[in-house]
Amino acid sequence: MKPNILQLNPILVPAINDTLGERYTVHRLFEQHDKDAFIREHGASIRGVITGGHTGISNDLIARLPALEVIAVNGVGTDAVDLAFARARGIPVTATVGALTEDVADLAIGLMLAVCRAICTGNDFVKTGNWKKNPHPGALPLSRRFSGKRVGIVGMGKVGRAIAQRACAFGCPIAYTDLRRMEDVPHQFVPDLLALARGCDILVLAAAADKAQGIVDAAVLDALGKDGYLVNVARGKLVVESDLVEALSKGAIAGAGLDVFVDEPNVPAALLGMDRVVLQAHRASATVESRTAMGEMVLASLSQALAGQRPEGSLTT
Ligand code: 8YV
Repeated sequence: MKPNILQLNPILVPAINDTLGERYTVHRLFEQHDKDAFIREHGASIRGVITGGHTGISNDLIARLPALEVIAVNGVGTDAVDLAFARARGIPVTATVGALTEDVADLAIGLMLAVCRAICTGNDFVKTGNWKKNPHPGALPLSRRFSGKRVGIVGMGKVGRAIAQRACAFGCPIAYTDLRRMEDVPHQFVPDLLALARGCDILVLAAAADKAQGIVDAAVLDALGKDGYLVNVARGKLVVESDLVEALSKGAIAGAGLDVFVDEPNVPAALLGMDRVVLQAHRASATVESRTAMGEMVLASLSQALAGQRPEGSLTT
């Protein structure tokens, strides 16, 4: 009999789903109407869980899966899994570390370019026919240059480093903050987030959100200033979203490029009509390349754990 796997959110690569289906009986909880009844019926037989970085898994659900041998996060963030809880139960939790770095960094650069150069505003202007109606070259205000802007990166892990590498190619001076100075990073370390925000033009969030909820608040946004931009490719909860909405509304910062939000897919209504904001639907890793590599890592974690081995890259065992 094939092992039973519980999947908490979809995988979008057909080849990965095919392999999952060949190896396991996959129960897609996200397709179940009555999730509670489903767990009551099947919970005892579940040996592996696949979840997303943002979705994670609750302690309550872990406790209802007594045969669980592995939680494979199809993502790099583990802030939605209680690692200590899993560790105490001896359950390996794996993440797809390294698989999505390049694409998340690419999107961060894309958002920086998009907000500085008002690319989406220009796109709408042409596509809605407004250029034809209003062909005067001053119909759209001048945008801002991205090259050479001072970039402040919050979180100098794999993604932060990849963003820095790309921004360097645009001639951007880089500073960063993290829990500690990284000896192998040539950029300026600024221990204090307020000071980092004060000294940069674009503040980019690339940090893990396990312990960093609400670090970007009104004070940080004020320090970033009226010509500053915020870009977030990490987690919405790093930001006090109401403070961000207020800062954007009153012009305390110049704009924002956001891929992530506190309560996805519920984006604060005020952001939807703002020209100075570029929004994405949590898409930083949503490329064929990243999602294929991530899916392969999920497959490897499941097969290693269910063969009785410690999965490579387990964060808890
Ligand atoms: C994914 C993410 O959207 O890696 C993460 O932590 O949030 C994203 O890359 C998500 O995990 C897809 O399942």
